Amino acid sequence: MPRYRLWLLTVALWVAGCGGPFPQTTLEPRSDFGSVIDQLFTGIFWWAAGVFLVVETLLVITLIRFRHREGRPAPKPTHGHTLMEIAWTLAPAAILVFVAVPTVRTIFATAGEAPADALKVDVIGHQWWWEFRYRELGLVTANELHVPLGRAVQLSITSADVIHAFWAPPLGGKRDAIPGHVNRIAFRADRVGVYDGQCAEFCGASHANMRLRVVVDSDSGFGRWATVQLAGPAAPAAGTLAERGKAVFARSACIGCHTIQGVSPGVIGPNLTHVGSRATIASGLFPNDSAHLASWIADAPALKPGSLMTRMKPPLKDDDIAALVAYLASLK
Ligand code: HEC
Ligand SMILES: [Cu+2]
Repeated sequence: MPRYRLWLLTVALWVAGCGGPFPQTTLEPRSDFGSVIDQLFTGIFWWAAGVFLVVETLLVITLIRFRHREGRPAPKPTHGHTLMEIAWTLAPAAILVFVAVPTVRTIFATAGEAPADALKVDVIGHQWWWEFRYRELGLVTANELHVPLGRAVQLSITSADVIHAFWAPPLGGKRDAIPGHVNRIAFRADRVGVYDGQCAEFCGASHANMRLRVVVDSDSGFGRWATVQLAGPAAPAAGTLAERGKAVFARSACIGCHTIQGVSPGVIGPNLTHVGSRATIASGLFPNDSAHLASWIADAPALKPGSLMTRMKPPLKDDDIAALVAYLASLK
């Protein structure tokens, strides 16, 4: 390949990285926690840019001035120049102080306790999904974390199995989810929206598929959501496909792993009491529609490698799956 084409290819690939959207960017912070980290990053970036500029300028000047030229004597090297040595020790030390002070300040600010009126949520990482427990509200959900706009939220993060890390980039830094240990973050979201997140610590086969979504609701929107979640599950009308689905659910292995309030007590998989109200299933991997629900119930590990929702044995019949889908979709 001629060299210019290689260059063209390189530049094209490089520029392709500029195409949006960027659902997991940290550069557009949407909370106070995200903003302080972003400011710290910007400050350090400019210090690094300044150092780069000075070093590269000196390097280029040196290359041009002292390059080999026919008939010119070799330049004289400098040895043991005290002033220069003091200068290039002090200058980086001073720059490091300017970097260290705001860094340490940010670490303390973001590790601090949340105010007393913060909404407290327990976050539990599982292979490969997220459980969210709102202790004060008595509410349990999975994979889609709802928080109210502008109110302090404190997440207490832990794990049920291996080490995971909770990370919703627009809302702030990542925190490890460690079994037997609780790590905290506190933030105040400052814009309504849906923000994508991701497990950020390798945790096995479907680590890359262990996503999450944070839904920042308006204050009244959050209240409405919580009211719906606190209500018992919808009871399917008599004679409907959903009612048949409820019966299939109650006599299948599902009940051993899933909670549906008043129907089953399982705790291995996500709470399904209001699964129909979620926009996605399988920790943000698929839209929550009939087609995806049906293929998920038929064979979850085929959609999500290693999924601990094993294939049902014996396999469910197609009309049972259709009934289950109708039932789960009705659980708004
Ligand atoms: C062996 C335990 C187990 C059994 C049995 C089981 N599940 Fe699951 N289920 C899980 C686990 C674990 C997950 C989370 C998987 C993931 O996202 O990686 C899950 C996820 C789901 C989800 C997605 C929920 C969400 O919010 O993402 C649905 C829906 C579901 N199961 C329905 C069913 C139905 C219906 C049955 C019975 C036919 C069933 N499950 C049987 C363990 C089980
Ligand atoms: Cu992971």
